[in-house]
Amino acid sequence: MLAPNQPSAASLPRPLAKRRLLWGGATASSQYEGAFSAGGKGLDTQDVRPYLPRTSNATTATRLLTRSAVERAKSDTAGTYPFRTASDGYGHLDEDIALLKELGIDIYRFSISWARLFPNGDEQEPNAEGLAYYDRVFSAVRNAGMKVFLTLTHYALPLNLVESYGGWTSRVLIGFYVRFAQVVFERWGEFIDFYLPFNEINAGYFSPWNGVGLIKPEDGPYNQSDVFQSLHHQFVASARVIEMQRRVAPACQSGCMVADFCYYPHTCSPEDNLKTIREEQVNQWFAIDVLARGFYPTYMDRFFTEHGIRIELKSDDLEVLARHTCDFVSISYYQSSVCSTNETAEHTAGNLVCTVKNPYLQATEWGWQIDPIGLRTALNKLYDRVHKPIFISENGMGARDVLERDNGSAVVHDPYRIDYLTRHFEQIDEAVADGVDVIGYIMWGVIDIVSAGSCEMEKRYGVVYVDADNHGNGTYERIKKDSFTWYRDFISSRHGNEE
Ligand code: BGP
Repeated sequence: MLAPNQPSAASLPRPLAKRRLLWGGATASSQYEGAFSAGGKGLDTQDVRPYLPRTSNATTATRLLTRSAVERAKSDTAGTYPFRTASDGYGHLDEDIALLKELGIDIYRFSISWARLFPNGDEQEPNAEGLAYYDRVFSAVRNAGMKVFLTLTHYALPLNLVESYGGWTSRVLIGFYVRFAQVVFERWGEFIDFYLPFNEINAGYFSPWNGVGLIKPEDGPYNQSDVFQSLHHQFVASARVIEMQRRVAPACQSGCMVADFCYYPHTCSPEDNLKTIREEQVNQWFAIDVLARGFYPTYMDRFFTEHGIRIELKSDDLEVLARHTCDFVSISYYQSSVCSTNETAEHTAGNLVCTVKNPYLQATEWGWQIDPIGLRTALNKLYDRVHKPIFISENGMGARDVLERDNGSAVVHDPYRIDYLTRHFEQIDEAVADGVDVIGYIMWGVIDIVSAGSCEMEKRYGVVYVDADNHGNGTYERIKKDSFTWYRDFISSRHGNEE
């Protein structure tokens, strides 16, 4: 019996039709393919990053390269440059796609190596051998029955574009980039379901070598105007690519992506709270506001003024950004972060940024704080802000897995990863129940790959182990971890429930 003012069921809003979530796995060309000089590929920004034994200085030194470090790398034959061999995905293509098919994922995220298609980045015509390689990749994925989530560029930039043009500080890169993207959509557009013009576009701010191809001054920090000018060029390039793709391959869904940091204030002091909002705006929402909502947010004016940052805009840039916003938004999510005005608060590492330690959370061996509920929070906040469908394009646990022998067979027991994934998947379901429109989930580094942050092989995310070490020694044999069976069964139970 309804109370007098209670609405009848017929007058309640209808619940949103729920999507069938897509479950996937990801690699990125530079971290996975190796074969850095095969088939006419040019050198790119990742090929010159050395492996340096882990200390915080080493991590920074291999992420923020100076001109002398680049010069050294080009002629160094003794050092270890992990991206040159990576997981040898180039040599294991058929085997790896067969493994992904057995895993049962709906969608495979991978990226195209710009320098494999355009070795110097500025050629008029693509490299035929590069085209032939990606012909094989796209048809293998299609034949395995998987959808494609393509990252046009995932950090790796042809080195020539850095050395001859100054990376993304130069506006000419927009034209080179659209030419590269047009080749991709004209040739493979029919295979592409979802795509990102750039991986984690906000990385340009924190990791300018990887993100926007900027050489670090030998002594001292980056010029922030260069960083934000480069980001502006990437924003315009994203919008131009979307404009072109809608003509050339209209069925593809375009996205934008940021690394989501899920900030919490350290205390409930107004100062901590305000700092949290500011960091969230500049570090995370800025790129989303430009690319998904189509405008430069006003909160950046003060940030630019206070930091002496000047950006040159062409007269139609703002209109281009406003007209060609993306269809969906996406995030990488590895950890939540804490903001504090207390400069002496204890810090820990995280994806791209360091953060204050959260006493309520445990962390991985690399210090990244594990927070499944933070994923639900992040999804809710993002959806509230943009009201566009969301793809979780990266998540997973980097851990030091141990290869063991069990009755002569190679095995990897990784219960910690199964626990991590289980708890994150529960929170995705909660976010969907909250009303967030989630398209799908993509596990990062589904087959073990080289770490983008620290160039290590021993920081593994996959459900498939690759037998190689930090120095590139090993058989490169593929071994299914316990989490492989677990993820396969999870996906198949989801398909069963939803059919
Ligand atoms: C993101 C990148 C990935 C990736 C991941 C994990 O920032 O998009 O390329 O590698 O983080 O980071 P790491 O490899 O440093 O553990």
